[in-house]
Amino acid sequence: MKLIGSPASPFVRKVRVVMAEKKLDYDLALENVWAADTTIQESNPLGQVPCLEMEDGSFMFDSRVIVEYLDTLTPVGKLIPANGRGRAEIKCWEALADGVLDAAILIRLEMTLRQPEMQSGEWIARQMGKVNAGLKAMSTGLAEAPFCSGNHLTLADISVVCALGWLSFRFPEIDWRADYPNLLKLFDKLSERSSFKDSLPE
Ligand code: GSF
Repeated sequence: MKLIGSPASPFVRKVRVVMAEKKLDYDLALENVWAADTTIQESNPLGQVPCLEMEDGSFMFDSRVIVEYLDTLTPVGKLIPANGRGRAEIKCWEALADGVLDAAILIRLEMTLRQPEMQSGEWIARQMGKVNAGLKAMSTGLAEAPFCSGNHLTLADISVVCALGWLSFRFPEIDWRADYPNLLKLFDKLSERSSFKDSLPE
């Protein structure tokens, strides 16, 4: 398998961490989707990474579909329950973490791609409201538990820690570490794992 991605993308990181936790082999093909000469749309018409190229030459996106597929490839380190309420709970954590990222990425694009006089403060505030509410919901959901769901590592923890790591990387002014010590505890614990150490955003 070949994973097309960029080293800064939190969604690509989520896939890389899942690959590592499940001990799956893959090649990483770096792609800058913002470069004028990017060929990403030959693989993913939506022009986004991550995109997974399969052995038969077909492509799979987006990150939620890819990680769900990867989890079926081997019973090693099962990250998503097979069915039922537990499965929905994990997918909801993932949707929350990805949604925080989507909102934060919109802010970043507004602030980096648009001239200052064209930027909408109202739009930025709307998205920041989602980031802040999302962080609060993560903290409330985690409470003092060792993991987001159940008593072992799941896709929920991976998604949350990838989101927190990217926020620290791109928005150091969002001080989630001070506001949510329980999220920091989870973050610090998972950051010790080689799957996270080997995929730090850069
Ligand atoms: C989001 C991927 C995404 O936003 C997923 O795979 O989960 N729902 C999708 N990728 C960004 C890179 S990043 O900021 O992680 C991307 O490829 N953006 C280029 C574009 O044109 O949207």
